[in-house]
Amino acid sequence: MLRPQSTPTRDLVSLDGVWKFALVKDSLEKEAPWTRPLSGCLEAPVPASYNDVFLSPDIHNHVGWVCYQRRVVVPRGWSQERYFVRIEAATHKGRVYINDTFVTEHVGGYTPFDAEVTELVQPGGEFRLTIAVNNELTNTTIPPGIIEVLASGQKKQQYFHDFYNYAGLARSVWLYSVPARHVEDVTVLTDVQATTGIVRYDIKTTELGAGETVHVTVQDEADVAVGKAAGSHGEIHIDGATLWQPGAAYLYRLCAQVRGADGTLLDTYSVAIGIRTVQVRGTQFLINGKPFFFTGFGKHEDSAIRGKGHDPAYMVHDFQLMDWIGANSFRTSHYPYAEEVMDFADRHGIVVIDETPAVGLNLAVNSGFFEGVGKDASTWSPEFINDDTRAAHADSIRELVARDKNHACIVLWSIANEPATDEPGARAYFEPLVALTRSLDPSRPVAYINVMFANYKNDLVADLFDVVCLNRYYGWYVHTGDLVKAEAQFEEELRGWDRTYGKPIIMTEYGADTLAGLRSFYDAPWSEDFQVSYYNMCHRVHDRVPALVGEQVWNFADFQTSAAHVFRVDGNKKGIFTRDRKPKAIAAVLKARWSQKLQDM
Ligand code: GCB
Repeated sequence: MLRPQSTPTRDLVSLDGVWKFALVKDSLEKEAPWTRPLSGCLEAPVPASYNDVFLSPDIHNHVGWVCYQRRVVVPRGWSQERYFVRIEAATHKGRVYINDTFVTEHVGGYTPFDAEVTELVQPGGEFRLTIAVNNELTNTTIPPGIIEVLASGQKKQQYFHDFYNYAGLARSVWLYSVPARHVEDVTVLTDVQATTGIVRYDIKTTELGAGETVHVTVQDEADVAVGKAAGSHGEIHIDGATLWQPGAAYLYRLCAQVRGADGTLLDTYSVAIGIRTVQVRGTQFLINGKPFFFTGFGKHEDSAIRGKGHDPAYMVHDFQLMDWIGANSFRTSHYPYAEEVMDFADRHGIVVIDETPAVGLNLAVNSGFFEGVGKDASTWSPEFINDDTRAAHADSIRELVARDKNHACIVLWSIANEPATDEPGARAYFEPLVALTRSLDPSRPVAYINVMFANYKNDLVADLFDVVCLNRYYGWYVHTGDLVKAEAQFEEELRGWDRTYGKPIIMTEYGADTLAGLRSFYDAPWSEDFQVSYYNMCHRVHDRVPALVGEQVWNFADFQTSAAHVFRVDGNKKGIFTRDRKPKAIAAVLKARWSQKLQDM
């Protein structure tokens, strides 16, 4: 899962650009589009979701497979190397073909995978690379969905999450090489004792030959070596270490090398590491032993035309906006984000709650909001979220931790958003997943994000987790517009969670849809004025509950949703910024509040 890197022993070739593109209208196997140059004249940008790039409703609403294709040349100098195509994301399922040969399939739309090319194409050779991508969601995928086949034979996708089901190759694609003997994985855990930073590392390599060894060095930001060790696992102590702090990032570089018996360099790979600790104690969330208060956002990867396509300009601008407003954190709601985003957060000291794509495991939300599907069914049942779904969910946790474990910015894993944790079956479903997450990463706390139906009286799983993360919409979905009732009930609930569980509470969502430019003397819902009053009400409550250690508003920016609902007009409008990142009136209010919070911390 190591991200491809250009180093003295590894090469990296970008395959981003404009690829040939086609919908697969029949079955993928029957059409076998990988066996020839794609017909038709469509071309699609990579990285980008394909849905909003074209004007055709057939493409926008397509359910099933699409194909991306381009020609690729293997560099001549790679005769001693192994080489792979890395797909950073194929949403939600990808198949890779090198010329006529099927190489690999990957399920899960937001984590990377590789297709090995070495045996199939010689160095200097050219090949036809076809990536088939499928966007279908069923009851055994994460996230889940239901596919209806209409009388016309057309498929219609329903899903239980409130963001558009963007699909395609939304992140970069690479061709990269590694030497035959190479570093396969690096795992780093850090600790702090007094002023000494402790770096525990574990380097996995391919099988090494006689006399071949692993060496590790740690360099500081001035490129000065501050620690060295030999062997595939061990501990490096850094006296007077500079800690990675929220708002004050400091990154060391851990470089893992494989050397031959005569000392020649066989492979070298490095990761950025931040030395810091994370701990939950009582109702406090501690980073480096100091109480931390989360300010910031639930976000989305979402922008016009690109959909979920990673765009470095949007990324940098979003972090600028977060800095401007005093946000020290965000949650990767509701799926792992591009690795560039995690790297950026590492470098800039932004704290991240990292989430799996397990969103929409809840038929009650569905029956309320999404056309009533599943009204009388129960979520945790053989017909809906079953053992196969749980196996897919476990895979999504494994892949998330494998990809992101070394990021200092990540302080909490969120393994699901708003599952039906008030329904029988929830505990049996979640117990093994929590145990799995802890076994994969014993160093970070684990959370799930709680939905309003599962309150402190009837939730069945909250004690399994370290932190209480709540999504609440008092004053919006509940007691719409009545902020007096909302305030009382919101406070009662927060105090109930505190009394019952004695854990830190983070508000991971609260918000109100707001149409930019709509003003009201009467605080009418949907107006910018109401959004301000709504947040002021919530913040009065937050300030009265000491166990509350974080407020991440919903959402950073307006974002696209499925169009098939009467309560969404061109998307979800709960953004603090519009979809093109212009501030609503609330932005100045949050800036004042959070800037003060950061000063007080
Ligand atoms: C939620 C969901 C989020 C929705 C939000 C809303 O609870 O977690 O995905 O977008 O509510 O605005 O309804």
